[in-house]
Amino acid sequence: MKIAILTGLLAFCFSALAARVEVDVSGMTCGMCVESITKELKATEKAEKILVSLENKKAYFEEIKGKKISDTEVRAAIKKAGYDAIKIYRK
Ligand SMILES: [Cu+2]
Repeated sequence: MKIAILTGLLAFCFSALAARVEVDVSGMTCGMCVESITKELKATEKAEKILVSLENKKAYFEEIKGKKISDTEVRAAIKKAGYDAIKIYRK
């Protein structure tokens, strides 16, 4: 019983600590850019809560729980959409 509670608590803590990623993207000019970047990040199946801001020239997302997305994978996804990831921040 105690173990179940502890495991639940741990799972909760980990979900609260979902890795948030922020990417500076160059070359975005319109809503289509935003859509293709969102689509490619989604296609990695490692990113969720994806938000791409044309105004800030940034892509924001969270790693799907239990999955790790490397900087290389982030760069590849952005590149596939036709843009460049300038800098990747992890929080
Ligand atoms: Cu565009």
